[in-house]
Amino acid sequence: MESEKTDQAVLIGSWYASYTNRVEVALKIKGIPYEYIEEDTTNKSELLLRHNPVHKQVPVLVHNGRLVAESLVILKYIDEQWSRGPRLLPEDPYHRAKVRFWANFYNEKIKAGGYSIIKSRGKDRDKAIDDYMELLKVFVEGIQRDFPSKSLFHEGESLGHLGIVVGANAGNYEAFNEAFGLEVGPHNSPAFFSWVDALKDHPVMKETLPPPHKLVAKLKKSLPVS
Ligand SMILES: N[C@@H](CCC(=O)N[C@@H](CS)C(=O)NCC(=O)O)C(=O)O
Repeated sequence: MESEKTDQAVLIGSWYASYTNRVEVALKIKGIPYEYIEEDTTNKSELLLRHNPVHKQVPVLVHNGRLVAESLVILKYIDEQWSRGPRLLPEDPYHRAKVRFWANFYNEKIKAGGYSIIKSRGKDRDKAIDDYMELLKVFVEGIQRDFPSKSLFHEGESLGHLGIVVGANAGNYEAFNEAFGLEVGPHNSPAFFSWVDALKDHPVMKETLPPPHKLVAKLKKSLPVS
């Protein structure tokens, strides 16, 4: 590990991408200073193509000249590299596995389910919404089963890995509703959306999530962003 003086972290990201917001929240929670380079994913820069030649996507973390891509990989890297700040993942390997399991479920299934809703119309949209609610039910039940007594989104006092992954995306649900004429919210899954409302009120999340009006305009103009 490098000393703080020589440590340099640069994040290449896009303000509207929840994948980027995840990494920003993690860096802020850990108290790691970083430089931010904004990337327009509709007109990719040579810098991005050079720094993420495999996926050509944001976010990319450049740490002392070394490249780390893929948001969940980056979150884990941040937690392991800067062990001095609050932990994002539990110490205990079993609890760590459980947190990562549900973060992956959110990342792979629930995010994709949300994307199916915004891409579809009419009856297909109704079906996509039903499927999404079913996924939320599985998520809520799984969380309640696996973390019966603990605040699942937190490690100690601060926001943890799962809270970051869920909050950075679901924290924008009102903007998604407005942009796509949806009414998805607490009436569908009170438990899930009460978690989300608490997450989006966390000061670091609040400071990092895109301003809703700006996100609505972006979503209307250039679907899809993720
Ligand atoms: N699996 C990647 C997904 C990243 C991702 O989808 N980034 C979007 C943000 S809008 C992007 O760069 N899209 C541009 C593209 O896919 O061409 C991660 O977790 O970092």
